[in-house]
Amino acid sequence: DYSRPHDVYTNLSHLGVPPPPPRNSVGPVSVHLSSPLSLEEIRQRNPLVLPGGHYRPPDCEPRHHTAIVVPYRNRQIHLRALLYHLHPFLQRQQIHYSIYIVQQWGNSTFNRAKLLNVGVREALRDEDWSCIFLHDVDLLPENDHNTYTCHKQFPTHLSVAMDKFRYRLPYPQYFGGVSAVTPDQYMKMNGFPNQYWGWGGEDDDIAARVRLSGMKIMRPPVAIGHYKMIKHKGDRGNEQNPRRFDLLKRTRLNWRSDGLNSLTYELLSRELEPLYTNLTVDIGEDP
Ligand code: BGN
Repeated sequence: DYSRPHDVYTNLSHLGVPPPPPRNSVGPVSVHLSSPLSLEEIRQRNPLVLPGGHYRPPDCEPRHHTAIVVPYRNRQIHLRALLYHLHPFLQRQQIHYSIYIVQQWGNSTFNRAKLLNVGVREALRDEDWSCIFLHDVDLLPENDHNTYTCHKQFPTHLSVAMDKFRYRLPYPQYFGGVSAVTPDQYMKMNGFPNQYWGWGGEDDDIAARVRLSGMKIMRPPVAIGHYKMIKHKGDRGNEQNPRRFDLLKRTRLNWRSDGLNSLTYELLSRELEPLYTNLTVDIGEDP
């Protein structure tokens, strides 16, 4: 029920669900997918966004400091749609934020979770972020009462109702798409796995880490966690990972030794673009 988000939150307050949405938010928002504007046009529409995709609300002391980390390679159109949509969305929520695009250099198989580890580490070099969002480039939030902030105690999974899955969770443990952790929660679960090359399983591994490190997963109500996925074919360089089943069987054994504490990479460049911070990174390749 879109029309009564406050009631939804009130009823769930015993679960520690976030407080009522900020005053500038409007609830359901329409999402435009066809031919997004150019980066320059998007910049003109967001005059308060500083180089690096940084924003601080001008008229209040923000309570939330959120870094948005987006693993990326070769998805210009998706990136433009995301920036077009997300900047105004976050500004309505009166959050202090930056958007980090973590671009995997080279043509070796894509590694989403390792790029997320790099993004978290590099973002925390900039600022003392209170919350880190792990955000797929092709997902656009459809309701701005879905606040981009963290739960104090536990990691949050935000994309609970994606159009691709007919606005439901595909399975109860699903943790893919958009999720959020505080730096403490991230440390506690030893970050994310570095060993998942190619599509699939890394999000299930991350969900398992949450549980194995003694935490659980928080979620917004289904009516609010709506997302549109930009349709696309499978990426070249991100084929299904045949080893994901074996890797997942060993998460329990591996999570303490593979993750934040075993992360190695080479940062090739860090550029403050008008709408985002562009991190280009060599993360090596599938051994
Ligand atoms: C699951 C994938 C997830 C993916 C979702 C939704 C695996 C591991 C083998 C059990 N998990 O099946 O990574 O996000 O589908 O597409 O493939």
